[in-house]
Amino acid sequence: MRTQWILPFWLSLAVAAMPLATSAHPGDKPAQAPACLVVEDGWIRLPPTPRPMLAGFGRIANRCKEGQAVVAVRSPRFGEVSLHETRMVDGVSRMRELERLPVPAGGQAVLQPGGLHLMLMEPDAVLAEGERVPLVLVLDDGREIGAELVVAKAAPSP
Ligand SMILES: [Cu+2]
Repeated sequence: MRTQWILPFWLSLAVAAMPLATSAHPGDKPAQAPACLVVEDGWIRLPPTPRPMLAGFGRIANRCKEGQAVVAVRSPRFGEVSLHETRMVDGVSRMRELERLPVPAGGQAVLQPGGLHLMLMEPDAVLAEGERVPLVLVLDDGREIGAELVVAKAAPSP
């Protein structure tokens, strides 16, 4: 009797696991995102004097077949990281936080001074020029991509 119960049980498990292996389900939260989404020329602007808030830039390029959306960013070196957008409103420069940054298939999101940027708050130490800071982008389906930002006085030349 016991073997009769065990066999169908394992069969049903195998059948249930099959679709998970071939396609992403909303309930899945794999840690690895597709390598087709990458951060290029990521950098953190080194301020002339240490500050509790720094700005990060770079390009988030999407070479995937589907659109992707970044909904959160974190770094082990900062207490808090958020996506910001700078806009001119009536001649005044204003920043607002973005809850979601869509990156279309084949396209890219450009983070640069005066526009989209990462607001990096509460650094764990004073950053030095040339230092590499790890970063994690969280996508809207829970997947995460690793990136690196270099601390520099100016944007790296491509
Ligand atoms: Cu900002």
